[in-house]
Amino acid sequence: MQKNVVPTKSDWKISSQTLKANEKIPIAIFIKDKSNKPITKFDTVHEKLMHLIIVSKDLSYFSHIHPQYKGNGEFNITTTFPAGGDYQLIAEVTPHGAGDNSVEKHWLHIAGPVPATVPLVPDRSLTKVVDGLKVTLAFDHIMTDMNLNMTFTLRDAATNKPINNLQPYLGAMGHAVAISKDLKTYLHIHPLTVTGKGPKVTFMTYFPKKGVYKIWGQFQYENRVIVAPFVVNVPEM
Ligand SMILES: [Cu+2]
Repeated sequence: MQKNVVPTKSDWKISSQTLKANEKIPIAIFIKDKSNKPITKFDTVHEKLMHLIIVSKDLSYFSHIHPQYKGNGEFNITTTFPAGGDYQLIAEVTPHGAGDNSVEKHWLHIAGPVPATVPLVPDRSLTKVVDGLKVTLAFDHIMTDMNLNMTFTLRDAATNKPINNLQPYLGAMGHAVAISKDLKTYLHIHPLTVTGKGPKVTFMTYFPKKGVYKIWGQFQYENRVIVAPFVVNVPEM
C-alpha cells in the first residue's frame, strides 16, 4: 500500500491566462511540508525526481511526463491539453529519506469544446492491439484488500510471436498506473522484477477499494513507448 511517510502539500501555478486546448501551458508545482516550508531534496525514483500523470475526467486521455526540478521545491513543465474539459494532474515525488512516494493532485479546467464523455466500462476482452503489439492483461486473482499479481503479455500483433526484446523504460521493464472511475484512488504499480525483456511483465498491486479502474501499462519497444489501457472491475474481497 502507498502511504505518505513524509506528509506533503502542494501549490500549483499555471501561467496562462487563457488555458485553451492545444496551447502550451506552463505549469509550476511547489512541494511543501505540512508547515508550508518547501521540501528541497527528493530521491530519484525510476530515473526521475517527479512523475506527472495527467488524465481527463473520463480517463480517456492519459499522459505521463516529467517536470524539471528547478530547486527550492519547485518543478516546472510546459504541456498541452488535447481538448476542453476537466483534467486531473497527479504529481509523484519522494521526499529525500521518506522511503515512499507522495502523491499530490490538482484539477485543471481547460477552455474549449468538450468531447463527449467516453463511458468507462470494464473490458470484455483483456487482449488488445496497441501500436503493433498484441497486449494481454491477466490477474492471478482480482479483488480488494489483498496483494495481487497482474501480468502483461506482449506479442507481435502481425506474427503473434512473443516479444523478447523489450527495452527498459525509466529503469524498469515497464510501468503501470491505475486510477479509479471516481478519480479518487491512484496507484502507481511497480514491476516485480527490474530485469527481463518480455514477453511477460508482472506487477504486484493492491486495490484499496472496489469498483471500476482504468489501468495503463507502459512499455518501451523498438525505441517507442507503448501505452496499453485496460478497464477492469475490482470486486470486494
Ligand atoms: Cu514517470
